[in-house]
Amino acid sequence: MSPSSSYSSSSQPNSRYDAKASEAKWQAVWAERRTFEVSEDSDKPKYYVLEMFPYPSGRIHMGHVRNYTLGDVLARFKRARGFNVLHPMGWDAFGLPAENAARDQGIHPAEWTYANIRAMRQELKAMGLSLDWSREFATCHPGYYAHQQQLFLDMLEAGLVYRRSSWVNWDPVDHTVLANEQVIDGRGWRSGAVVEKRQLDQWCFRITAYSDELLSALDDLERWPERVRLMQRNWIGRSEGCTVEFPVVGRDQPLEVFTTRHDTLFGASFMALSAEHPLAREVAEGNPEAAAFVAECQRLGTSEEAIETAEKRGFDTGLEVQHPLDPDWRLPIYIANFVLMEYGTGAIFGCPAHDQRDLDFARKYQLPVVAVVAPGESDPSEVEVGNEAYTGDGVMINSDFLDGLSVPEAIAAMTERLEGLGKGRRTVNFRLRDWGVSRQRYWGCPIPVVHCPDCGTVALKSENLPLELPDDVTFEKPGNPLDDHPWKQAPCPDCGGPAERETDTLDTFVDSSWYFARFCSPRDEAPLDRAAADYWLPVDQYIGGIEHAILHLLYSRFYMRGMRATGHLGIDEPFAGLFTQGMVCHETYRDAEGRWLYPEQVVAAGDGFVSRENGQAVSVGRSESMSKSKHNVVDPSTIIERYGADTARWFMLSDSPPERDLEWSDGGVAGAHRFVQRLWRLVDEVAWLPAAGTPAPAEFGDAALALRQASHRTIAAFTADIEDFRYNRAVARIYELANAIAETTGASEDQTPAGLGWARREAWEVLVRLVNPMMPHLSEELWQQLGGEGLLADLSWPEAEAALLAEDSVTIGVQVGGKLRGTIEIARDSDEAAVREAALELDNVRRAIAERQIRKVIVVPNRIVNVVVGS
Ligand code: ANZ
Ligand code: ZN
Repeated sequence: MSPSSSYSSSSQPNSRYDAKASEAKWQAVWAERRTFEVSEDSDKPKYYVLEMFPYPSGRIHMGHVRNYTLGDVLARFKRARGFNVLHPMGWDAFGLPAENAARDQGIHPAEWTYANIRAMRQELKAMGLSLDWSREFATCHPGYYAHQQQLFLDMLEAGLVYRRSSWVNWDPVDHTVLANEQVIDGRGWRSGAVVEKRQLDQWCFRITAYSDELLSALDDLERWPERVRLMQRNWIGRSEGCTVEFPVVGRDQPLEVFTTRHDTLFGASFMALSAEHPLAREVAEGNPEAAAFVAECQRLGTSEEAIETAEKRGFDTGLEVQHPLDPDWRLPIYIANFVLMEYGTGAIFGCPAHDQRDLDFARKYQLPVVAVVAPGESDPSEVEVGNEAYTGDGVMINSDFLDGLSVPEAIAAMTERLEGLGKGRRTVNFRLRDWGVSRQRYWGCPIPVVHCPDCGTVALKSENLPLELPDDVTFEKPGNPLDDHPWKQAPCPDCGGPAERETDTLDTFVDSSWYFARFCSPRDEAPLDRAAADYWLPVDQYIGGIEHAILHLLYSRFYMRGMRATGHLGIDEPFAGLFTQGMVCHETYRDAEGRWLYPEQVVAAGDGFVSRENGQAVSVGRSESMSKSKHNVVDPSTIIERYGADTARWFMLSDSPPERDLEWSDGGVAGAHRFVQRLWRLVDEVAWLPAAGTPAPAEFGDAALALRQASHRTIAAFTADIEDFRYNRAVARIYELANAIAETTGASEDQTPAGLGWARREAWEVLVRLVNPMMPHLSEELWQQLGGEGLLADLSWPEAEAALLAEDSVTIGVQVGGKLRGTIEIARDSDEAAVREAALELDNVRRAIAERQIRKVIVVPNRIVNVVVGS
């Protein structure tokens, strides 16, 4: 059954393109023919394209449209280029909003989530994405999380998961733990409540087991943006330093500190402990004032940002240490709010002259400030410390055996001295912390363990997975409904006695750390079908927002290593290529009362805008990333409904490079739609073109040749642009080709017998095939109108003919005084000045002219240059 004969055209020539009818029709054809379903059973090379999967919030937004359009162009392109392309879609379906909806609207999180998925699936389908929908899954489905539980147990057994008691940021309103990044100015990012610090038993992934590897492997991720690699490097934060022991006066246990600047030890003036340091806690136990200070520090939150911005404050414990190189030198021990328990040893020595925080602290508590590094050219005897610490290199002063050395030399010498004395050792520290995954939430993947009074923490048996969430829960009380649900009571898998289930669920970042692997074999009985995973992974091109540059990508990179260690797959790096797209932005509007207005609530009036409702002036704010909170959003469905998906896609691709922010504009969308209609008018011309498949004529005249060259150069340039994500440039080339075709309109076949009609058909076919990845519906429709064979979606990519690509050049003879002295190769029809310059640069020509004067240079275009010289 040939599709060209069996699918009727949506519109007749001379009518407007009916995007709605055409798009629905082609989507049905692709679905019916399972055009985009793939298997490993193929002779073609594989290519895995993936866009970050969506959270089912209820509706797609413009960021989704951009993200999935970018991925779809690539997927369709690679498919046409002969790859076996995997392009799947699923749902990152666990998470807090579903529970909030349950609380606020009385709807079950599962019901809310699945209803949203249904709505968004329809919206995505309306975009005409070349997705293999047979692989779709939602992470909240037991068919997915059963395997996640298995992976958890495997990683537990491999020592990559453990339980530890740790200090956490507690959101007292949402009743949950927050990651440091979720604490903004000491408040919960979602609830806005002042965050408390609590000590909780938490499940952790041992991501730090791979700190070095996660860092060094970044060097090989050549198809990742350098910016993202840098962000990951900083996040992992490797630093080489020294752990130094300071004897505490009157105690056996020395105080250990981690430092990268032990060259400054002779400038030390105090010690500082984190409020959570064991010594600080001990002091606090016997001293109410210290206890009050510790409590205050805990309210600050643990984010580095909070600590950096807070005023540096301390509490003098009254304890002292001895300087490691001089037993008579005593330094006071403070508890300080700027020392993190999670980094190094949770204690530091302060050297005010060369560290700004230490300096601020020392000035506040009147502690000594001694410079030990003299900046480059300064006279050591005149070094003075003002309000700025000097952190650069220089010459050591006031530092005993280090005097005269540079900073790196002094670091080396000090390391050696401390090691010799048994008071220090070289240490590599990472900023990276193990990943705490316990969340006190219902709507997440249950952690498959029980706590038994006799056996301790016991893992469930694999055959008893999935451990499903109970359905009958209520959200009237704050907190985790699993905590007071009968589900919590369970027999111990080891002794059979009564035990309690773990009621924490997994951080949703766990769900998204391996979903791309599950797409390889989404219905398999095991977490992964090894053969399928080996075939498809890694993802060849991952596309998403920069907001996931750190955590999601790092966790996924860790997860691949964990899954390799537990025998599930054989790769380390999940994403061979990464592309981070820009945001979709829109102006913001406010009425006289300062309320945000939606774009559809305002109308242009004069130079500005007024409210559609009451005609009052509207103030226009700067363009920002579309966000519900500022109402500067345009609903994709409205646009697709009105203009069709192809117009939305074309606009998304045309204006800006994909990595940059895109400014949404109604004018831009209307322009994209005009182009859609313009292409559609091609159908009026088809009758004048030679039939599809007509053999090429023997000869082409100038106009035909020029058009053929334009077509083939467009193929080459467009292809290169797509390969490099220069989609906006690719779009511009399509406009150029459309113009080139338009310029030949009116020249009929019998007036120009030398193949112009044939060249016009070729040009149209090229254009329609090239725009297919971008406007898949319109192009299928036009292909059919042109009488093309089969579906464009199944057709291979057009090849440029090399002969037509060659830049058109001419060889021009250069005479001096009428005698041929050389030749130049130059582009045909180059301007006179360029020809003249090239001619006069020839060595032979210069020699022939020698000292004589040039009277005149005669240029006969594309033929000859004659230099007339005086005698
Ligand atoms: C003494 C010193 C003198 C330091 C000086 C700096 C400058 P990176 O490079 O990030 O590893 N530090 C160590 N542990 C800390 C903690 N738990 N909380 C807050 N600060 C801590 O930084 C290492 C430096 O950070 C260490 O070197 C230590 O201060 C501080 F002129 O030691 B330094
Ligand atoms: Zn037991």
